[in-house]
Amino acid sequence: MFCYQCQETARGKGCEIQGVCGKKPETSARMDQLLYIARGIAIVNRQLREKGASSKGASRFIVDALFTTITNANFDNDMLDGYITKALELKNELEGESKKRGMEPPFMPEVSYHIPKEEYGVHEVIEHGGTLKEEITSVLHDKNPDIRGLKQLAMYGCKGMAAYARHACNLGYEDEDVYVIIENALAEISRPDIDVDELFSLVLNVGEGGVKAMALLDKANTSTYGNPEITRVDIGVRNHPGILVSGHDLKDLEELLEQSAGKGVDIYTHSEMLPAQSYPFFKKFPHFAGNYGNAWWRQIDEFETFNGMFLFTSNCIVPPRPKTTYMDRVYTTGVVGMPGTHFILEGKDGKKDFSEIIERAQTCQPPTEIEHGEIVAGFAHNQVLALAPKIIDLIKSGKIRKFVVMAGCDGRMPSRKYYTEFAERLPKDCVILTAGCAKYRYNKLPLGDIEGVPRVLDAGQCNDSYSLVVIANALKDAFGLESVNDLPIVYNIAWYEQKAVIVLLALLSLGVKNIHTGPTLPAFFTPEILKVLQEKFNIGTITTVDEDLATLIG
Ligand code: FSO
Ligand code: SF4
Repeated sequence: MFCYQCQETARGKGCEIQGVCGKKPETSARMDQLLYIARGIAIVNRQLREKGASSKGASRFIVDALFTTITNANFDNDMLDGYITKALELKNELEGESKKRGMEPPFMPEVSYHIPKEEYGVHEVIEHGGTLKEEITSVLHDKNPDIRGLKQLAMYGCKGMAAYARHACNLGYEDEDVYVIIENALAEISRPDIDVDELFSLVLNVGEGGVKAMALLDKANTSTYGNPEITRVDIGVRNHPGILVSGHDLKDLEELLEQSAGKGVDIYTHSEMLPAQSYPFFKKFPHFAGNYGNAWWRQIDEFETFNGMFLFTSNCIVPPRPKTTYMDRVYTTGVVGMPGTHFILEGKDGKKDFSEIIERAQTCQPPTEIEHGEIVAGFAHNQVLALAPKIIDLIKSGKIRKFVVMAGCDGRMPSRKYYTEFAERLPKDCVILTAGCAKYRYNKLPLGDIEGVPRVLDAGQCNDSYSLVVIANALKDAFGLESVNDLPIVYNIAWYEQKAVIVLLALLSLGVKNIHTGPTLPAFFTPEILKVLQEKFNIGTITTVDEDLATLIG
């Protein structure tokens, strides 16, 4: 296997024996194969689109195939085999459709159309791992590291975009442009003759798709559930049994809240579900309790004390340790899979039946309290813009010197304590704008406020980084500036998985410069790729807290 898509990749180079995340080679091979076939589907669907005959079903399938291969989403080989079987059927169907219209599927030597179906058999690839088949589907198939890195950068951006598109689609919102950009990127990276310059433009186009996908999801979330508002979130526990909801899908949360009302069970948020606490719609449920625990990677300890049931609506799910006791109480849905847990399928009517998890929750003990107190959330664009006159005054009077965007992900590496220290030592006239699970490194610190404006403004999930863009644009207009780069905003972004990649590409496509990303640079950034990114965007990585405070804040 070879995978270098996340920040925790082995030795900062690539996972080759087994994933640091727990991904096994058999799983990795299936994911490579699924993505390979998904590229084939994208190629034919792109061609069909030219004739106005693209398949929406294919676009949605590609989105799921990308999403399920994101870090910490799917560890279930049987489920991946199901995706692969479906992918082959779909590819054959589209090919038939294309031939019916008198079109020859484009010649793409890397994604051959003429290999008989049996040759793609899942088990063959697995059993003959390392033979030609795996070589074709592997990331390492591209021998030139710069080309490989840029192709994968586009691929990872598409994975992040796909995650956001899927959540929006679950709420009935789709944007054909997002599908066009994803499918075009997958088709283009399958071209053996694509060069570095073309790939850089492609990567920025993926970033533009990211802006569209985040805007779409923002619209889907706020139109359905209202605009997030300032909310004090309880981090303690109540005295009923609970279901802890993790991941990013608000539709799943809605259905679970509705079905569990009046059943003597409380619903808690976990990790990236915390921002749901600030939507007016969810607040109306009396059994919607607070937020339990911290960022994704601490689940393995924190779930032991929750005592109840768990629902994963998207990544990040972590494989169990030998002494883990809660696995049988975990339910997954959507693109999430983990052996030893239970899967909730969407019904034909588009609804999910959560009765089993609710009934089992009723027999559980209430959660054990691990923390006590409150955190303040709900600073998405609408809420921040409501405070804009005040914020602008504070900037003009010098009481707010700088905003520091510290969005992104948290992770296991001890070096991430940098972010806690950075937040703690930030001068008192600086405000943190955050989104994503990166915030758990500092959202419980007593950082205070500036004349009533909290020093940590939490916009929400990682996709709500879109809010930060809206806020930056509004400030730019208010100050009559030409570019967002002229604002007193600096970027110190933490990344872990591929959604952070699309957030980064989205910012680059909007022309944001001087972004620091850490705790380490992606392994797929070769020195050559980094050189270009530095020249064009002045991207950097973190050093020490002292040094970065000096460079970023001055
Ligand atoms: Fe975190 Fe995981 Fe939102 Fe990611 S929970 S790491 S960027 O999935 O998606 O921030
Ligand atoms: Fe390794 Fe990350 Fe890939 Fe998992 S997702 S195999 S940790 S690079």
